[in-house]
Amino acid sequence: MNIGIVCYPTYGGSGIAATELGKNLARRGHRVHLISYAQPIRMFEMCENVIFHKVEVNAYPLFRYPPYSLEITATIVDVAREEGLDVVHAHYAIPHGMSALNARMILENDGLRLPFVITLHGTDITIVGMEPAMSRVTRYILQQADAVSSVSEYLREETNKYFCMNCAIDVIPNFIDPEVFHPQHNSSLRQRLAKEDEKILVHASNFRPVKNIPHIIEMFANLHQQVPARLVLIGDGPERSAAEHLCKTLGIRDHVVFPGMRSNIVEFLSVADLYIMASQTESFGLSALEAMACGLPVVAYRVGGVPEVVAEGVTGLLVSKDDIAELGRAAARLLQDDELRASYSVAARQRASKVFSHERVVSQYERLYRRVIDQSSF
Ligand code: GMT
Repeated sequence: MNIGIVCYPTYGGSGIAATELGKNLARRGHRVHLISYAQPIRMFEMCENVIFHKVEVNAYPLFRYPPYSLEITATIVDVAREEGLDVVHAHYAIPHGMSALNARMILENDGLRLPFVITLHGTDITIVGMEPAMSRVTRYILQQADAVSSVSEYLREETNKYFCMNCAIDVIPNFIDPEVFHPQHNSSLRQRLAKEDEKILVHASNFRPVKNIPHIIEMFANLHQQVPARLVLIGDGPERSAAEHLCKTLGIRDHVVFPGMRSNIVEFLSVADLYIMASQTESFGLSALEAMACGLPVVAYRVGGVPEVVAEGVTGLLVSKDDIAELGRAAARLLQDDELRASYSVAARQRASKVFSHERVVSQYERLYRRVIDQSSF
């Protein structure tokens, strides 16, 4: 198939999931056209059969706000005509779903048919899409799409509850390639991050408010008094400076490492003892899955789709949202019990590679594309 994928390029689960999907589809012999305003972060190496198309944003002085969603539409239309796209896959409903819908209408006007699929990733439904002004637009996009998928059962239920009532949504989870995400111990990295007797807690995110980074830091400020440990906060984003400031205020700045954005995320995960997440909501939690694949038990709030990823009491411990003290107790329990942690680690790796392997999940997308292509050819 000749597949267009529209996604955000920045650090964030939806862009990562879209790019990894593109690379995997290309390995299966499909031709993939990645459409975004910048090269997606997981596209650092050249991939055969993956072609990047940059959306040029017009800075004409009349525009206070550049018409970005129309520029995406224009790029989809161009790529579809020049490359003969069979299907376009929009990741994140707003504005990508609308851009794909507009592209379908423009091409239809020229007698061409381009079906589109939307994958819902989370806040496109739970935050942005629910804003009163946006909810009608979101509902319309979902109704018009040739197919809609969501990354968890939880997100499907939320979407049906607020938008579609009876629109069919396929649940297709995030995935990992176990050949890429597996423990790769790097002893010099471990030595640089922590002393020998210290445990390492790791978290990776785009530092948006929804990630509740202050909860992680407050929890750690108590925890490190009982368990010698370091906290490694990977990534970057709007809340990073505030997070560093909070560490100083709590007197733990020397115990918290901020390595910024990293391409060797697998090495960072592999030298850690525990993955920690305190998101306010999380439709899936791709970073937790990547950590599990590297053999890390997860401690997190029991929110959204997280219980579909982390098997409670088997691959991690989940606690009630906003219960920072309980989050700390769960982390301490795992860090102080080497045997328990080792059994969770094995189970985490097994679950990630069996239930969420690329082999399994990418086939689900292929079937979805074939279905909409077949339907649209009648
Ligand atoms: O919906 C978002 O917040 C955006 C998106 C992103 O680009 O970071 O994150 C979501 O998509 C990921 C990939 O499907 C999921 O694993 C994340 O759980 C989800 N984030 C939230 O729901 C907060």
